[in-house]
Amino acid sequence: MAAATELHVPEAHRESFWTRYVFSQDHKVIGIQYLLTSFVMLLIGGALAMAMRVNLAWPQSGILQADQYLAAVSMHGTLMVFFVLTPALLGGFANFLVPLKIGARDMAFPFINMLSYWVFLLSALVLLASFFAPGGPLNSGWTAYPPLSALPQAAPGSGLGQSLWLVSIAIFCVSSLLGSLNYITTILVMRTPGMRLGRLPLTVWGIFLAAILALLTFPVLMAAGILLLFDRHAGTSFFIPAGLVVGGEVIRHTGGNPLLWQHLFWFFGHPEVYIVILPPMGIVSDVIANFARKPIFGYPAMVGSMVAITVLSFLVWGHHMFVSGMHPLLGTGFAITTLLIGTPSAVKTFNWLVTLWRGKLYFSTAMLFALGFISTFVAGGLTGIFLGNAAVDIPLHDTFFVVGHFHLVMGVAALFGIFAGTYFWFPKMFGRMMDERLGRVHFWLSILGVYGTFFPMYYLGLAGMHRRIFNYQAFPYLAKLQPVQVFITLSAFLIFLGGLVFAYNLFTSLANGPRADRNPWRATTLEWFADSPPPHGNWHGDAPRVYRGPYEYSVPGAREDYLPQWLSPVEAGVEAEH
Ligand code: HEM
Ligand SMILES: [Cu+2]
Repeated sequence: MAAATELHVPEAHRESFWTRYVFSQDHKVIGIQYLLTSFVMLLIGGALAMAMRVNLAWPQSGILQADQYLAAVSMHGTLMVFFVLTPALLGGFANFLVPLKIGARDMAFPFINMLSYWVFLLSALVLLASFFAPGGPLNSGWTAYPPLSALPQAAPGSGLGQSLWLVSIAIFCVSSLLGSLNYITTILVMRTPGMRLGRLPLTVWGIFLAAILALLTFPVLMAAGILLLFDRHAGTSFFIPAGLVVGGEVIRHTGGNPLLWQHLFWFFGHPEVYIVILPPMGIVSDVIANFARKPIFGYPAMVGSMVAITVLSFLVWGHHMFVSGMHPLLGTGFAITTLLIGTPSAVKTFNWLVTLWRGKLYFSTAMLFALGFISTFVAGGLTGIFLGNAAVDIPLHDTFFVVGHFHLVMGVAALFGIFAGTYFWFPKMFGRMMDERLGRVHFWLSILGVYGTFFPMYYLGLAGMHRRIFNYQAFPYLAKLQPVQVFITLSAFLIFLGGLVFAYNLFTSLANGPRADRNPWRATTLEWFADSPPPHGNWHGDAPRVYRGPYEYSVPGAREDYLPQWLSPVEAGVEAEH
């Protein structure tokens, strides 16, 4: 710890524009680079979603051809999961917040940290390049199941577009590993004196556990991706079975099994959904405690349930494969572990609600998005319990029911966590406040939009609407559902409109938002002890020490209604905590 402190004495070395804002090794700059890149990708992913929605509501409009529709589905999913949610959280917030919240001057490995961002950017550029490949981007969905993804002749996007996708994902995995190693090491060894594990803010716990999941599962995806590249370009047959006929010709491959890909992909894929939900679970806890002016209810249970989610995450991947012909006993096993993982999620929800109970609630934009997180997490999570039962899942698999489930529980909830975090920490990041009035407009457009968009999808799914379908009009029983599709598309425009309000707010506040002081939300954790924005090295003079837990709000007898972690018992005029 001492070595790291000496290395990063504040203002110890002069920096040029390039080393300061572009090739910076400062965790705060890297965090902001990740976050802003994610927002750009969000805009691209969102535009693709709108094109798909127009096609579904008004298929006659001819806005997309069949292969373009499949490319849009695939790129939308890939962009949102890999290039928005993951890097915003386990890149943006993790970088910006971890050192500040644990009392470190930077990450354990600042150079590797910088490298992780540039490798990430490279993977994003490789992916975007596939828009210009002959045949366009991949057509096989964000899950890239073979044989569609394995045989270049299978679909227009199965050529160069698919290869670029695989290369991009492999590079992304490298970047993710560099980042995760950094977060885990930093949290384990760089904590300031007094910052015991039991005093870590829940945001740091969420990031820590998500980084462990990422460290252990991204390599599996990377290996799978490389094997698939071999199948495509080196004549191997890991995933391609014998005797396939494509375009009237028997292909030359023998002996592979497409199910192997599904196992490898979901061994990563299920933990991935928790990689993007654990950090928001922490963010939302921090925001709710602050704006309810109450300690988070049941801190040990909150940490325990996050640990339980992390462990169980490795044991449930088969619930994505109930229809693959697995043995019913195995299906039952996966159903049991899947239903088990609902329990810690319920514990967390209960504790958030009890934290709100009789709090002095203040509905800032960050708080509204945190409450929106809880609402959509529950509205999406409950249907996971339906899907977790193999017998119920079989008719629902690959319908819009699943699309509704994962958008609410993962897509929207995680995005709301990101928005809550952005409104909450923007003053710390940029030294200016965001506009709260525009923030509320953003929130209300979003919450109405997401419920209007994703709730009716449950109905569509139950009515048999297949997901990833280009022209459902070909089936009379689905064609009847067009009015529902129109309603959904109109609602989706509300979300998009909200996003534009957010972008406008972001840019205008950056330029001329009112100046933020050090601790505008009267919060308790160490980042609020630093200047807004914090200088290189985070704190002038000594780094703060920690004297108590992270949620000391409404403390009886305290001079103000809260006791920050950095205030010594003498300064605070209270008894030391043991
Ligand atoms: C109570 C907890 C949950 C249960 C029991 C559950 C169960 C399931 C099941 C069984 C499926 C597969 C459905 C099918 O493909 O037929 C599924 C899909 C999915 N779930 Fe959940 N889930 C839960 C929570 C979550 C959470 C918290 C997230 C993300 C943060 C999430 C994200 C997803 C995603 C992304 C998919 C679909 C992936 C795809 O096919 O493209 N789920 N869930
Ligand atoms: Cu899953």
